[in-house]
Amino acid sequence: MLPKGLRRKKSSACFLLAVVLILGTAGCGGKNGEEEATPSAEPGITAPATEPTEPASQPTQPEEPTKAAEPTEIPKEVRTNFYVSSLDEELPSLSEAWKDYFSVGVALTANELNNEFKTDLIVQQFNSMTCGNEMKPDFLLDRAKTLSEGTETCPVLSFRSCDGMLQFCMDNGIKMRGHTLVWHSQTPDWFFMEGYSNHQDAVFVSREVMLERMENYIRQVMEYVNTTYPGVVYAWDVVNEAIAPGDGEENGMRVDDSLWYQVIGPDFVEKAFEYARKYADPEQKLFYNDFNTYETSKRIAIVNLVNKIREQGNIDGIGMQSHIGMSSPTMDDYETAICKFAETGVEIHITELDIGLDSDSEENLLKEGKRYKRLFFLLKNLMDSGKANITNVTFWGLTDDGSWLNKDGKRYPLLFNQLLETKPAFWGVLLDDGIPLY
Ligand code: 9MR
Repeated sequence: MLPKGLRRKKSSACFLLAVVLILGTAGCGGKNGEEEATPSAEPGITAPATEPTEPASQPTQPEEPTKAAEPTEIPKEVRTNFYVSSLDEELPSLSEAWKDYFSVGVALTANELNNEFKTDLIVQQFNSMTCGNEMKPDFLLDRAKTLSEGTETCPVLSFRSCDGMLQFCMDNGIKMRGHTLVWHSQTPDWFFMEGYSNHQDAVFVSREVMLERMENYIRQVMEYVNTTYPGVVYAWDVVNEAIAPGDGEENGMRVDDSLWYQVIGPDFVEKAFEYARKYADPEQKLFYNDFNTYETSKRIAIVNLVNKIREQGNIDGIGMQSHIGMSSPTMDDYETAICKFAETGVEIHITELDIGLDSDSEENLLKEGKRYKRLFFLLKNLMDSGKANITNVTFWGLTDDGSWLNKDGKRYPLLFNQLLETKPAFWGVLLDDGIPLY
């Protein structure tokens, strides 16, 4: 049931926030002009332990009996209540609500930390952060300095891109997922070439040289981060997206667009984890991270890879990116993947969660809220039943307008809109009674 009337203690700040955010955003949707009345979910997760197997009659809204009878026809006064300003001091906190289950994270870009309204919201809602891009090899590798000060086996790095984000985490008691050390994408081709050449006729270095470059890269990232910001990074995505069964390789490894595979060979993943373990702080967890992990062939290849690295003692977790749609994957397939991954004995992180929509119609936004709610029910049930050890869930972005998914049109995949108001998705993640499961 939707408690009424959250107080608006910061009305002047609300006005300022709206002015700041609306400027330059004409045509961004009509929610902000809607009702003042607000919902709330009680902080803390009070949902039932099992996910209903058939359309539920809940949530029961005694004062609005038509809601249960026609779950897709949500009365306007309920529907508009989902949009609560992030400035509302009584807004429940996601990380607080889920604190007995997993940390709750958000991927950000460095410039988002220049917006005080956003940083307030981030600190209120999240206890984990991921750099959306700023800690990737193409941001850290400094070619000019590598050419002047590096050696053939040791590149020079610069951490200007992520320093501010790490400092923000340290200042605010937020932990960071280090994303990502070894990835075929966002790693410049010159890193694989003799003399770090970027000429068209450049040739690959030998496997031995590339292994040394890999080790020196991982060592320098870990040493810098762990020395300058001790205790901030708690998990590293050591290798990202190395599996692509479509490439035809016997173990399902990505071949066609992976220079790591082409220069080092199939054991580059094992070597990356070996080096990562060597230089990581003992309490830091090492993850293999990938997308579409619920696809059967990919899931099987990941399990085989992880089992091998686990035998070597060098992996602690699997990251399921989870850029999902409204109907795919099914919750059953998603659950199967988590369970299969959990059977390897490692932790699970949901590392890049978002749900793309075709439009931001009220109906779609509510459906999105329901899907988020079903997903979090599933995660809760898997934890409650001891079937999986899910230790973090991270959303791939703070506000809809900043999502990477918007490159081909707006997709509205996250929990907050452009005005920093909560969406039904936010309340779904809180398992709020105002969001029907079906
Ligand atoms: O969010 C990132 C986006 O800003 C970049 O343009 C993109 C380029 O590779 O990478 C995005 O993040 C990716 C993440 O690092 C790995 N999984 C897929 C994510 C979305 O593409």
